[in-house]
Amino acid sequence: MSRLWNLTEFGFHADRVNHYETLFTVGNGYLGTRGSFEEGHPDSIAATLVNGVYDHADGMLVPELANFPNWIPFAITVDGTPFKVVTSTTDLMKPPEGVIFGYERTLDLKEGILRRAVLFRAASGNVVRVIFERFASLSDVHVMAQRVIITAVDGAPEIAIRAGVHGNSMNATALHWNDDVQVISTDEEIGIGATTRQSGYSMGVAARLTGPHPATASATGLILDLETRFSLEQEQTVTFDKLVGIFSSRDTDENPLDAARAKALRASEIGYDALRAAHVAEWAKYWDTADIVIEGDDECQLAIRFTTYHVLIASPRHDENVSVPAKTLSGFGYKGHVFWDTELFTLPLTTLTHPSIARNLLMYRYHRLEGARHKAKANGYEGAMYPWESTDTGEETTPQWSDVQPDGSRIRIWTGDNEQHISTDITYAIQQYWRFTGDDDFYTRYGAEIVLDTAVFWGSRAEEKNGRYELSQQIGPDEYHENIDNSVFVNRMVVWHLSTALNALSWLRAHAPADAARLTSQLDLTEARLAKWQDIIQRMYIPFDAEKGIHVQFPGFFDMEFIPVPKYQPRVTSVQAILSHARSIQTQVIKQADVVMLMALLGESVGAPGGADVKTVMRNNWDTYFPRCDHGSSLSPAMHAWVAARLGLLDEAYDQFHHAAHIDLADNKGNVRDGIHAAACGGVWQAVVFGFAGLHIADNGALALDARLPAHWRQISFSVNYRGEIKRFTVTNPR
Ligand code: IFM
Repeated sequence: MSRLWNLTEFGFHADRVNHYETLFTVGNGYLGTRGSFEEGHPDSIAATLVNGVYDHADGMLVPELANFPNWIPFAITVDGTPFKVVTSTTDLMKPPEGVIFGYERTLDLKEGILRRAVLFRAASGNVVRVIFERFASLSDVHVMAQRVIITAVDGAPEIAIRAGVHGNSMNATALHWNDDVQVISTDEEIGIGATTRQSGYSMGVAARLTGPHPATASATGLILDLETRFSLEQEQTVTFDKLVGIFSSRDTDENPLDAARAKALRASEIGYDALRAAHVAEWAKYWDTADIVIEGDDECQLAIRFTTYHVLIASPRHDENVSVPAKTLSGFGYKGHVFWDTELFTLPLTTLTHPSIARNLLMYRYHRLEGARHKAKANGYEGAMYPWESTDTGEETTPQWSDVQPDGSRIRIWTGDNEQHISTDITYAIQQYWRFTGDDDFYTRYGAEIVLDTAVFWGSRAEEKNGRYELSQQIGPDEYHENIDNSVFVNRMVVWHLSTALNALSWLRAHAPADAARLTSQLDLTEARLAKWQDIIQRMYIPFDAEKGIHVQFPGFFDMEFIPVPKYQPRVTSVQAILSHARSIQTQVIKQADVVMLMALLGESVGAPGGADVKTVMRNNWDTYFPRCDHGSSLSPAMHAWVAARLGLLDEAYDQFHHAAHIDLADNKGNVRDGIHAAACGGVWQAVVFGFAGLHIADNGALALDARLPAHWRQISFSVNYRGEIKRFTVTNPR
């Protein structure tokens, strides 16, 4: 079964360099390093992103995660021939080319280790095998390790190596580091320290090389290397280990370069093998609760381990001031910004398997309440209104304009103004965390404050008109339809939110009266305010078509042009891209699960106004909205899989699940070079646990299942940490 833990690239794929760089990212919740080649590649987008180190460079609309110095360079020449995997050329001006005879690269998901083996013939005719291995330590997140093993397979070559830390890493369009760089370059160690240009974070990366031959340092600007030369006898093997320390001023009071140097020194004293053993042992703890075993579907088994791996390496273990960027720490997409993707897509996995990580993620929002209060005030509201895109400061960081389009125009981005449901999404995640962990300490000290202050926001935001409450100028999950009035997703979730807030306050009054009193006074929870929340709950407009027995995504939705989305096949892009932004706004094409998302989150408690049968309404909703959705967002298929499974539509559920699980592996959106789709990865886990297995907390407070598995799945197993106890579940398919 070991192959079901290994993602392997057999043979070099010149056309997928950036795709594989993203897939093969190693990380540990503190940082991510893309799977770039040690020897470099002309198309490479090499990056090491340390969570939380954002910078707003001149000329950029918004801040982004700054790319750290590249710690993986390891150049090799064999009898003067540079080791590299690019296709050979006959350009006489270039040094002699070698030939690759074999290439295999594997990400071991179980151990969090990336390995590459290459058989290489130099121009001299001598053949070497090179094995590269690297990991970002999970047992000490400030350590990264790289091993390179060179064997003379045929002949006795002369080898030269250069193991580097290169400080010239840029982001896509900006260099975020000041010129006041500190450089360490001795024969024992190399290191770089610098400070971001605008935000003023400093960082340090330092490396030491161990091996059978002493090295000497070389420095060309910010390109620092430790290099050595030696000859190999036939069949002789040499092993070099590069051990790297990394810090930023976010995580040490020392000079980060000094801290990184000390860490690299300590790592070289411990040694690669012991570091790797500790790292692997830590991964075993991760998988003990996070692994899902699917019997009867090897393809999806590997895929779900891959998606779970990527959620885990992006989730902070020791830091409550960072979150999970929408593209994880594996690429520059969305500039490392944090969206609702965390709370509703990736966070449930950690809530149910590694709750201390989920707590960190929720604390990230708690520590940014001031930013949310600031946004509410700036918009004329009370309470806390979280930003749609968030970074380190907690202020709104959604760009207002898109990049320049092919015709030279730019499109106004409204999500930062009007995609306001994020405040409720955060509240949903807090409630889910509290229910599954029973962490009253978190809830009373931190969580309830968010739940209540975001409720204060909605209380001031809801508009009393037409004899009811309405919410105008909203963007629901379906972002194709901007600035609409009365999104059923938003209105219904706000009702849920306000009810939850009232229950939270009652619970606090009964169980934590001091906290209830503190929050009542601090957030000005007057009886009049609470009465208004109750009134909104009762009189909020929930768009519903009683004749058709469906929730209406928003009034006017069905008056727009109908587009038969399933006919637009085969396609490798969204229907919006085919129709244009301007036209699709006027159609019924839906970007992603919207009413379907509402059904995922609330299940049958979504309700059916006017006494309609909720089961029938849910099925009608599915039949109505599923064919209108083009899944223009990667967030969509997993939510459809979840809901289809609950509705017993197992073929549709499996198709959607398979699609979601392979969004990154298959790169069927063509944008994986920009980073892993974190939400899709987390959504896949939820589709299995909440969708196919039907996990829920029963009325008696116990965990319960209501499983419906795809026909060819023989069995699934998974674990859940429920209120501090690990519960193991195995579901066998009765079919
Ligand atoms: O948060 C999502 C949004 O729902 C759809 N567009 C991409 C964002 C980031 O993943």
